[in-house]
Amino acid sequence: MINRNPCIANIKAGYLFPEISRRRKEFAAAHPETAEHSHRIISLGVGNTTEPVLPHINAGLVEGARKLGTVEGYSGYQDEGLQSLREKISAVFYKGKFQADEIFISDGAKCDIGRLQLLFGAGVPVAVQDPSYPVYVDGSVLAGAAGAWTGTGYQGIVYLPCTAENNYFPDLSLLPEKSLFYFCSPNNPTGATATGVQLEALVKAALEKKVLIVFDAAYSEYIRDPALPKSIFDIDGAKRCAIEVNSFSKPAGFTGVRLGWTVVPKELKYSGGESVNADWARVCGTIFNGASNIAQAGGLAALDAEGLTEIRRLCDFYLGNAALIRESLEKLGISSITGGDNSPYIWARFPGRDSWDVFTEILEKCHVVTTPGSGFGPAGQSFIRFSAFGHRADVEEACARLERLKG
Ligand code: PGU
Repeated sequence: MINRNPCIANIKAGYLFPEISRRRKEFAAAHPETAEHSHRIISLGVGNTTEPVLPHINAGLVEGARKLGTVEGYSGYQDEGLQSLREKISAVFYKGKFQADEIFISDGAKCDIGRLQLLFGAGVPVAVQDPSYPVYVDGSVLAGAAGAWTGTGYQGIVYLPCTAENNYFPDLSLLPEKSLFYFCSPNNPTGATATGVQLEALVKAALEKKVLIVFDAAYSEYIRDPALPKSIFDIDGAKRCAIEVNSFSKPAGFTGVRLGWTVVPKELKYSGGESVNADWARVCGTIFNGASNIAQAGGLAALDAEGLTEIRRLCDFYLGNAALIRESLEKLGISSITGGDNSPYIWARFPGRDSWDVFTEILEKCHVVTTPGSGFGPAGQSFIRFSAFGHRADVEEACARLERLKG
C-alpha cells in the first residue's frame, strides 16, 4: 500500500471533542443510573447550540428550500456566495467598508480555518494564543507547518501564553517575524475579549513584524460591552495584515445548518506583492463549491432587522446561562474565573490540579461534562472550560449539582 501522510502521523490521537464524547459514553456505560432523568449526564462541554432556530430566521430557511422547488426560484452552484448575502454582511458587520468580492461565504468558520493554510504552505511559522481553539494548531500540523508532539506542545508552533498574569492578552514581543498568528476574540476558551487598545497593539505589531493575523470572530455577537471591538477591521491598518473568519453558528444557532464567512481584504498582500484575495478566490473555486443555498437564504433572513433582533435574543439567552454558571462557580469559592460576560464560555482555574482529573471529578460527582483546559494548549493546564450552550433547565440543574464539588 502507499505511504501515510507523515503529517497525520504527527497529530495526537484524538481531536479534543470526540475524546470527551468517548469518555462520556464510557462513564454512562459504567453507570446505568445515568439513564434516569435525575441522574442524567448534562453537557457543558462542547460549544454546541441547543435552542431552536428563531421563527423569522427559520422562515428564511424554509423559504430557501421552497424556492428550490420552483422554476423561477431554483439555483445551483453559487461560487463564493450569494452577492446579496455578501453585500449584507459588509453592511451589517463592517459598515459597508468591504466590496462583495472581499467577503467569501463558507460552510462555517472551522472549515475555512482548515482551508486557509493552503495559502501559506508548510513553510510558514505559526503562532497561537495559548490556550486556543484546537483547530488552529491541529490544522497547522495537518498542513505540515508544525511537527511532532513534544509532550508539552507541537514542534514549530509558537505558543503565546494568555494567563491571569497578562490579563489573557499575549506578550506580542514573542510573536515571530513573518508568521501566521491565530487570534480569537471573544476568546475560546478563556472568554476574554480584547479591548480596542489591545487590538491596536496587535495590528501595530503585525504590521511591524510582517505577520498575518487570522482573526476568529465566531463569538462577536456575544459582546455586550459597547466599548469592545467586534471585528479586527474596527482597527486602522488591519486591512493590510488580517483575515477575519466568522460564522452564523453561534449567533443564529446554525451549528448544524452550516454557514459562515471569511473577509480577505484586497489590500492584503504577500511579501512578493501578490494578492491574498485573488489566491483565496482560486483556492475556494478549486476545492469548495459554496455554502448551501438554503443556508444562505437563512443567513439573509438573519441579517434583516427582525433577524438581528432574534440573534440578539438568542445570544442573550445563552449569556443568561453563562451568568448562572459563573455565579455558581463563584459560590464554590473559585478565585480565578473569566468569561461569561461577553462570551458564552467560562474559564475556571483549579490550582495545582490536572485538568483531566478535574473533568473526571465533575463527571463522577455531578454527572456534568465539561472541557479540560489542557486540551486547548499547555497554558490551559489546571483550567476547566464551561460552555453556556444548553437548555435553561439543564443549566440550572448542572449549577445545582456543581455544589457537590464543595470541600
Ligand atoms: N471558531 C471558534 C473559535 C470556535 O469555538 C468554533 C466552535 C468554531 C470556530 C466553529 O465554527 P463553525 O462556523 O461552526 O465551523 N467551537 C466549538 C465546537 C467544537 C468544534 O470542534 O468546532 C467548541 O466547543 O469549541
